[in-house]
Amino acid sequence: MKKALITGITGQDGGHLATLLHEKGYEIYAIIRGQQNPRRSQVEQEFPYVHLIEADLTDPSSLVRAMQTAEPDEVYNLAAISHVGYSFKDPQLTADVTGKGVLNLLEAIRLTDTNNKVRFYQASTSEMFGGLDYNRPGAGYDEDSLFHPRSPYGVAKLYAHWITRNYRESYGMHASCGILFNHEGERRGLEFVTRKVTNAVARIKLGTQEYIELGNLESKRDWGYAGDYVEGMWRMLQQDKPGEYVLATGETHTIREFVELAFAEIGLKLTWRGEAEKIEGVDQNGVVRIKTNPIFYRPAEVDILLGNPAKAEKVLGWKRKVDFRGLVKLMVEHDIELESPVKLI
Ligand code: NAP
Ligand code: F7E
Repeated sequence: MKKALITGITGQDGGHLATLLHEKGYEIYAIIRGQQNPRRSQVEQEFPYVHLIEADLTDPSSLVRAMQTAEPDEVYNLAAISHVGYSFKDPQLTADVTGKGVLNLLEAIRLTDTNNKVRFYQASTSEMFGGLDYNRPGAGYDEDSLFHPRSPYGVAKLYAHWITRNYRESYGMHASCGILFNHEGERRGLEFVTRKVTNAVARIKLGTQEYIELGNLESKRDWGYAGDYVEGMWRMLQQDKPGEYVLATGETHTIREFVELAFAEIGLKLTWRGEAEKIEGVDQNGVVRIKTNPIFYRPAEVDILLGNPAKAEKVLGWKRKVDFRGLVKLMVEHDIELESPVKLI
């Protein structure tokens, strides 16, 4: 039986990965931080087979102890301050956790794994590319595209990306980076735009909310389903050689398109009026459903993300299963079920 150590078990990807590794027969350990992590009991209920270890990416000795307890074959580093907007508000914490935290974990592995047998996965991100005029994605960003991060989060992730590669080159570690484009689903945090929208759409259907306040509706994202993406992470660590892999759908859509599709799921068709930071989305009954609020705009934006997953498809045999429409539908349906006072039988 293989053993895996996961960081970020309380987050979106941690939940999907724990489910996948359990199905594959792994013994699973995961670190959890904080004296009273509010999500601990939910994790204990949902994943009773996961052994929880108290540790924090900013506490190197706790990571050494986690490694000594778990003695894993594979380590998946999913923990991070992961919200781009929040990273502008707390850039130093973001650097400590999302950037230097990865160095702490790599060191803990190097110091405890004397036979150099551990395989390591680092959660790199499309936010490293930036989407600027001189660096447009063309047919899609791939593993060789230029980096130009546009947020404290993106900059911290780029450090993490390169320190992971450096540990591979310096110490021969089996360390891989998945450069993942946005992936969403029923486990997505409510602070991210897709889940914020689908949850609000569910509440609008049920009559407990009237409208949604959003920021920039024009940025474009390459959105896939998180359940498909954790399969790609696992496949990276099953390769003989470590490397970098883009996981993406190869399609890009505006936030506005996501919003329109989500409302269509509950039978509302939006039309738009106004421009720039004063746009409103109005349904066919004349009710305003979308308003914009400057607090949701970022100091610097990534206008467009589009990924080219050709290498992952060829080498890993990976392909996303859920398409854009399917993703919106599954999220809206899940949130209607979640928000319903009486569960439908
Ligand atoms: P998420 O839902 O925000 O989860 C982040 C996790 O990090 C949580 O479990 C959180 O635990 C943990 N964490 C935060 N600070 C920590 C610390 N100091 N020590 C230990 N754990 C800490 O993120 P996600 O969407 O699952 O994404 C997983 C990883 O992939 C992240 O690294 C993210 O940056 C990266 N990524 C995500 C996407 C995407 O579209 N989802 C795309 C590319 C890359 P607490 O409960 O303790 O807060
Ligand atoms: O924003 C715009 C916002 O926060 C997407 C993380 O998982 O993927 C994620 O980062 C877009 C941006 O995700 C709101 O300005 C408009 O253009 O859902 P998001 P993200 O920034 O793309 C990458 C790949 C990661 O690695 C990250 O960890 O939507 N937007 N209105 C809004 N965004 C939010 N959050 N809230 C709004 O009200």
